[in-house]
Amino acid sequence: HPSTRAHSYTKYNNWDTIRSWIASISSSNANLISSQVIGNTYGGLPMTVLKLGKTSSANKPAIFMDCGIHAREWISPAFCQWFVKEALSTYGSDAQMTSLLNQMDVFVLPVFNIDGYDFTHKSDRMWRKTRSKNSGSSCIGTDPNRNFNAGWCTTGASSNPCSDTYCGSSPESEIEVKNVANFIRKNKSIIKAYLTIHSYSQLLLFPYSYTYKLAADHSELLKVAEGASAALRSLYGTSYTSGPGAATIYPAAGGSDDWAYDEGVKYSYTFELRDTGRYGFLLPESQIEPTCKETMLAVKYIAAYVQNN
Ligand code: ING
Ligand code: ZN
Repeated sequence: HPSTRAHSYTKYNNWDTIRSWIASISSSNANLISSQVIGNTYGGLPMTVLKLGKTSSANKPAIFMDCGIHAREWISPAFCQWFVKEALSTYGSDAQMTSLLNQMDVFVLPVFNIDGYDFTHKSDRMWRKTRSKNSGSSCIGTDPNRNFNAGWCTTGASSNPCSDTYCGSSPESEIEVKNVANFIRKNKSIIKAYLTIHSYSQLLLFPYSYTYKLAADHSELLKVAEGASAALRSLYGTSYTSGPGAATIYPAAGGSDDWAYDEGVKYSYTFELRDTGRYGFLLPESQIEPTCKETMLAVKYIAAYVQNN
C-alpha cells in the first residue's frame, strides 16, 4: 500500500489525504484493524471509525476515542493518526500495546467534524464549528461540543447561530453528533472509556463541565488523570493540569465527555493538547512528533487502568 507507506505522520494532512490513509490502512493489517462508516457528515463525507484490536474473541470491552471535534485544532487529528500507526507498529513488540489489543478493542474516529476540518484547509484556518445551515440566519455552523444532550445550552454555550459556541437548534441537531452518539449508545455495553482530543491548554479534563457538581466517580477520575498527566510529563517535562471541566477551564454544557459519562461510560476524558498559547491552534508541525509521543503515554496509562478495572 504505497499511500500508507508514503503517509506522513508529522504533517497536518488535509481531509483527502486522511481519507486515502483511512482506506489504505484499514485494508491492510486485517487481523488488527477493521473499519465501519457510522454515517455521513452534513456535507456528505463519510465518518469512518477504525477498530483496532486482535480479532479473536467477540464482545471485547472497548475504548472509544475521537479527534477533530473542532475544526481548527489540527494537532488532534494528527494524534489519532499517530495512535493508529503506533498501535499497528508496536503490537507484538510493546508488551502493553499487545496486551491492550489482545484484551480490548479501541475505536478511533480520526476526524469527527470533517466538513469543518476541510474548511480550515480551504477557506478559514480558524473555523471551529460544523458547516451546517441555520434556519433564519446567514451564519453557518454549530459547535459540536455544545450539541450533546448534557445540560444542553444551559451554561457556557450560546443560542446565537453566529456564535462560535452555538449549541444548535436542539441536542444532536448536528448529524455528526447524532452519528457518534448513536454509535456509542449502540455499543454502550462494551465501551468502558471515552477519550476526546482537543487543543490547546495542556489539560486533562473530566466531568462535569455543565455543572460544578462533582461526578460520582470524581476521586477515581482525578487519580487516573493525575497518573496519566505524570506519565505524559515523564517524557519531556510537559506540564498538564487535571480536573473537572467546569472548575478547570470553564463551565460549558453540551460537551461529549459529560454526555458519555451520563450514558454510563465511566472513564470519560477530554484532552487539551499543546501548547499553552504561544502558538495555540497554530502549533508548528515540528511539535507534532513530541506532542504525539508524550500523549501516547497518557492514553496508554488510561487504557491500562481501564483494562485492569
Ligand atoms: N475546549 C473545550 C470546549 O469545547 C470543554 C472544553 C471540554 C468544554 C469538555 C466542554 C466539555 O470549549 C476546546 N479547546 O475546545
Ligand atoms: Zn476543541
